[in-house]
Amino acid sequence: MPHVLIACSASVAAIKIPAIISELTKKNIRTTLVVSEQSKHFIDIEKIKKDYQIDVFTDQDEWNTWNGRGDPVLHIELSKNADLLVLAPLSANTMAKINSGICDNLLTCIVRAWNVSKPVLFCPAMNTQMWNHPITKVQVDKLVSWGYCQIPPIVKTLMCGDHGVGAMAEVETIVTQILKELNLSNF
Ligand code: PCO
Repeated sequence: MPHVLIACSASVAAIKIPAIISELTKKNIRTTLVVSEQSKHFIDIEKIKKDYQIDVFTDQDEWNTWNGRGDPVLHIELSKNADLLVLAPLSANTMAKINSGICDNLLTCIVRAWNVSKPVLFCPAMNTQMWNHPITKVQVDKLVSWGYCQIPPIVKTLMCGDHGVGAMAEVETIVTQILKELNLSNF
């Protein structure tokens, strides 16, 4: 069974995470979720665990699972065990950190340890002004140069009321791309 690791950072688009997991579960795809501390503001991880019976990991788990030599290192185990990494939503802040190799939480340590010969999808989500800043293209291009595949943001009325590019791609688009990466058809 293919194993998808979803890494959720703190954009309001994190509210779409249950819908993505629901679709993948329906298709019998094993899914594991990793959340950044700030993204916990937007999602109810206990409900996700209960509703979909999946593992959800937070920064605290990194420290809880390691007590001494011989214990597994969570970010290494997670990056080894999954077939596909999906950065959804990818916030402006986490995209910037990944660009420079910063690994200061479970999510960015997984990205840093991920073997780039395995696929990575990333779904940026941010305010239109942030999206339009010239640094965004530089950072997106760098991720693409490593072989990561962008699922670009779309035009919507955003949470702050602004209208423009920056909303995370539709759940259906993301799920279709995941299936494609795993060589599964969308039926
Ligand atoms: C917040 N930023 C955003 C960008 C992400 N927004 C979105 C959509 C959602 C509703 O359809 C929230 C998923 O707007 O992806 O709103 C501050 S301006």
